[in-house]
Order: sequence, then structure tokens, then C-alpha cells
Amino acid sequence: MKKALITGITGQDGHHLTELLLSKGYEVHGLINGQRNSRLDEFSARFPQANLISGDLTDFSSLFQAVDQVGPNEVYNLGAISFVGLSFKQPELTANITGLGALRLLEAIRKAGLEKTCRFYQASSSEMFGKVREVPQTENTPFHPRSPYGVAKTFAHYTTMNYRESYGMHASTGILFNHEGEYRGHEFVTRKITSNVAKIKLGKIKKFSLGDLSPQRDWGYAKEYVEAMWLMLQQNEPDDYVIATGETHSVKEFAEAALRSADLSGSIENYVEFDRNMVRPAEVDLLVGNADKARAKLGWVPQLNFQGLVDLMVQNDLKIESRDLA
Ligand code: F7E
Repeated sequence: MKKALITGITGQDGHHLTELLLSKGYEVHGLINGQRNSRLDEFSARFPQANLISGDLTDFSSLFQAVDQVGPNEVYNLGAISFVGLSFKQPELTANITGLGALRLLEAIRKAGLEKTCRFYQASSSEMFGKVREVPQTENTPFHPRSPYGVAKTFAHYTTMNYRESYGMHASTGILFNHEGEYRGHEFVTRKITSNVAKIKLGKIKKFSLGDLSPQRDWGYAKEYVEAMWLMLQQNEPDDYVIATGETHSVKEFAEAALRSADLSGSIENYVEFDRNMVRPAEVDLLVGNADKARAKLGWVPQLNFQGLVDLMVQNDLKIESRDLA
């Protein structure tokens, strides 16, 4: 039975990846920082088979212990401060967890003597492209990060490549574009929109607020994106892959699609107010990825389209928001 160790296991991608690996018969271990919270409770209730180990990406000895104790065949580094807005408020913590955390984990694998047997996945991000140098973005597009989060992810990305080249580790990176779904945190714009649209539909609120509506993102379905992570670690050779849909839409278009999906008529101004606090010191204006390499080498093809994703999230939030009305 294969053993996997996942950091960030209680996050959105951790949920989907745990589900996928359990369905494939893996023994799944996950790192948690030891503090109880609602996400952890939800995760434990959903996946009682997963073994949770206390540890933290800021603490090398806990990472070493976890790796040494589990002896994983595959490590998935999904742990991070992943909210870009927060990274501007806590840049040093972001660098420590999101950037140095990857280095500590790679070093723990090496110090445990597993560098030749344990495969490693680094969750890289389209935020590394930032102020984009070309459209669409590929594995060869230069990086120009625009946030402490993007800078930290770029450090972790290059560190992973460096461990691959220096120590022959099977270490791969997935440059994942925005990916969303039913487990998405409410601080991210898609979930903020779909949960508030559901509340409006059910008469709980009349309006909600958003920041800049003009940024464009390449939004895909998280459940499909974790399959790409797993596929990367099944290849003979480690590599770097863009994972994206190839379609881009503005935040405004996402909000309009969500209103349509809930059969709310009239213009967006009837429902959305401007909140200047949500505007970031530097913005990423346009992201759209070219996932041809993943298609050719991994056989990975995105299935759910933009409107399908919006519908899935709106329907999910309508169900959740109607529970307390029953
Ligand atoms: O923002 C704009 C905001 O926070 C999307 C993470 O998973 O994807 C994600 O990063 C856009 C930005 O995601 C609000 O300014 C407007 O332009 O949902 P987001 P993100 O920053 O693109 C990448 C690939 C990652 O790796 C990250 O971990 O929406 N926006 N109004 C807003 N954003 C938020 N959160 N809230 C607003 O009210």
C-alpha cells in the first residue's frame, strides 16, 4: 500500500486530494498544526481514515519527525498562507510558511534518507507570473510576482527545481491557475460571490461588497486539478506543468454568471457595492494558462467549463444557506 504525506491537508485541495488518494487505496497522512478549528473538525468527520500528525511548515524538527515516522512514497506540499490579500498584511509569515516551508520539507526528506525513494509535489501558482510577460502563460513564461505570496511561491518553485537538479529527487511542480469548488474558503472571491448570491436569493441579504471587478482569472475545478498533481508523481521523470483551462474571465463576469445561475435578474450594481479595503497594493490583471504540456504528457484535460463551475458553486451554496431556513 502506497503512503502519502500531505501538508495543508484540511484546505480545499487537501480535501480533494485525500478523497482521490483514499479511492486509490493509499494510506493517507496529513500534517496539522495541532490547533482545532472548524475546517479540521469537518475534515476529520469526512475522512476518519486519514492519519493526522502534529507539525508545522515553520518547524523543521516536526517535519523531519513526520517524514521519518511515515516513510512516505509521495509527499504533497499544499500547505501555505494561500490568501494573496493576507500575504500583504503578513509578508514575513508568508515567506516563512509558503516559501521556506517548502525548503524545510525537502530538506527533511533528504535528511531522513528518502530522497531517492520519496516523490515530491510542490504546489506552485500562477501568481508567480504576476505582471504577465506573455499571454497565455506556459512553463517557460518568465515570472514577475506581484505579492509576498507570489514571491514566496517563486522561491519554493525554484527550490524544488534545485533539489531535483542537485540531489536527483523526483520533485515536480504544478503551476496551478485559480481552482475553485465546494470546499473553497469564503475569503476567496469566487466563494465570496457564490455564498452571497445564495444569501440574496434566499432573502437573507440584499447586497454584498467586492473590490476591483476588472482582474481576469483562469478558473478551473479543484477536484480535477488534484488529479493532475497525482499524475505528475506517477511519471517516470519529474517535471514542471501548467494546469489551467485556457479560458479567462473577469471578476465581474464571474459575479454576473453567479447571479444568472441563481435566476437573479437586473444589473450587477443592484447587488454589489464597492469595498476599497479589498483593493490590493499591487494587482495581477490577467491570467490565462496554456496546459498543452499537461495534456500531452499527463493526458490531463479540464472537463468542467466556466458556467458549469459557477453553477456547481451556486447550487452548493444554495443548499448550505437553505439549511438554517428549514
Ligand atoms: O482573488 C479580486 C482580487 O483572492 C481573485 C489563490 O488560490 O489563486 C488564488 O489567488 C481576484 C483578485 O484569488 C475581491 O483582487 C475583487 O484580482 O479569489 P482571489 P487570487 O488572488 O487570484 C492563485 C492561483 C493562488 O495560488 C492563490 O493561493 O479577485 N477581488 N474583489 C477580490 N478578491 C477577494 N478575495 N475578495 C474580494 O472581495
